[in-house]
Amino acid sequence: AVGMVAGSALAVEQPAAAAALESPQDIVPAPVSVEPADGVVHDLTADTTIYTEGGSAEARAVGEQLAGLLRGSTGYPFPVTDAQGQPTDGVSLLLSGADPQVGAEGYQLDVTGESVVLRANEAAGLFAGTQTLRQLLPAKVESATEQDGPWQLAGVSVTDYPRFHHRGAMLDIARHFHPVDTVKRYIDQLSLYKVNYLHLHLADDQGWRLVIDSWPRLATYGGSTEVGGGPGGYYTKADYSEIVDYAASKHITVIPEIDMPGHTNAALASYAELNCDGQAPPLRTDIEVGYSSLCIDKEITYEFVDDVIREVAALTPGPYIHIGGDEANATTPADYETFMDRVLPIVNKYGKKPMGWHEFVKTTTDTDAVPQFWGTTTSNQVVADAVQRGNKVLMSPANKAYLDMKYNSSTPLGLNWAGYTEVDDAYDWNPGSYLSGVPESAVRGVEAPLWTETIETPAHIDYMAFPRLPAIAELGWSPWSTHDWNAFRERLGAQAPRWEEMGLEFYRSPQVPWR
Ligand code: TNX
Repeated sequence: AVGMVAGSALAVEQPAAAAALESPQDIVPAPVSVEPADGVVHDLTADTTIYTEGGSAEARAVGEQLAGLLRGSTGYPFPVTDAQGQPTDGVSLLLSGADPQVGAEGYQLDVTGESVVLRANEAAGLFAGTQTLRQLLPAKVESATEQDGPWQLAGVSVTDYPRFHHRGAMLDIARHFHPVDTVKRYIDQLSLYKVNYLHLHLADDQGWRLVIDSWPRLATYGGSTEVGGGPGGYYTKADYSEIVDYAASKHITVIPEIDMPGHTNAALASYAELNCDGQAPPLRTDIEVGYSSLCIDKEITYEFVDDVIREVAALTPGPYIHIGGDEANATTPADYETFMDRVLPIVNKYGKKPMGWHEFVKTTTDTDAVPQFWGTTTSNQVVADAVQRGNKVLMSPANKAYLDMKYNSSTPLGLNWAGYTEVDDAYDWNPGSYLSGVPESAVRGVEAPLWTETIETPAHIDYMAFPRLPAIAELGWSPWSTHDWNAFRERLGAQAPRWEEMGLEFYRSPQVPWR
């Protein structure tokens, strides 16, 4: 199963196999360094073993996932077993011997004729490395059914680690409800591009999507419709934990968002006592924003928030709870300040750090609070002031990173308030120098939000997220030195056969040379 192809007699005998190899230059997001070993080919066969770091359950879990993917499409057994020392054949996932510079999330991958060796300092790095390995294999490896081989990879040495710690995606479950399986499907897609945070927008004017035991009508009534008047839906706590656990298995941390004090009509409709006038408004199924507010002067508001944050925190292994805070146009600035002064300590009380849409950060001196920039300008005083105090910013400029913006005027889905966003628009900005007063050292990372006013099905998600999600993921992962639109569009184009195997219904942008 070993081939030194170029320059040997084998090259003449096996030109077709060599031609079918995926180019290591096509990996998305672009790795820090890729050194092809010209002419070297590695074959995965019915005899290939996956060895994982001896005694590490986490490494074993990464190995089992890789085996699961490979077994389905190759039909080979791929046994997973503890590595004894340094294996000389097969595929090894090792937690020893990686260069310290690759950090907690990076990896080194060496594909030779004899073996595939992946080294990382932590399991997250091994997982990231297996995503690179997937892209080195033929696209048919993504098939759900058994395919014919050969299963060959080009020889290569990859050293890789992320530019930013936070590579995020957001899905709005509130405007249209998306069931657990749809979220898992999105998680599968995200993990291929090394996304490591999934932000779930769980409550908005049109729907409340998570059971809160102490306020049961939030889900049963507040979750009973959605934009357009459909039946809506909500997650039980078991459903929600299933998502959190599934994400964790892909080294993705879920960040739950409960948007407040605005974007709260579903809660206000569910409990009359939360309204200043004691009257519950009707449920809403339109896409207006900025009309609802929790009642800042009522004590019950803070009992409600305390209960909700307590229950959400208990379901959240990650460090962050997102408290929204955007478009509070029905709350006066003084009331907004009063509200955040009461609510942010509640987040801390339950052991979490607050994240929010950027405007909330003007109310706090907590440098652990994370403002998520969602503006359309390249300077923002509230965010720059927070950076002066020491806060780190999550970058989601709406005219670049919003996956719900239309690609162009004829895109059948999406909105256009932040403009049209073609693939080059999504790709061509530098998160580390985009906002004045926000140097790279103050950037925590990037997130691509997908609001779902017009997004109802998995196919809709596919169409808006692909190919822009990989563009944002690359901005989060790859060193700026690799940033090159012409190279990126080629690499994106090479993803198409993979997406077809996955059943992913992407937008065939005319900007990309699709294969
Ligand atoms: C603005 S971005 C909103 C959302 C909408 C979105 C649609 C932000 C923090 N708020 O309520 O869904 O635009 O693009």
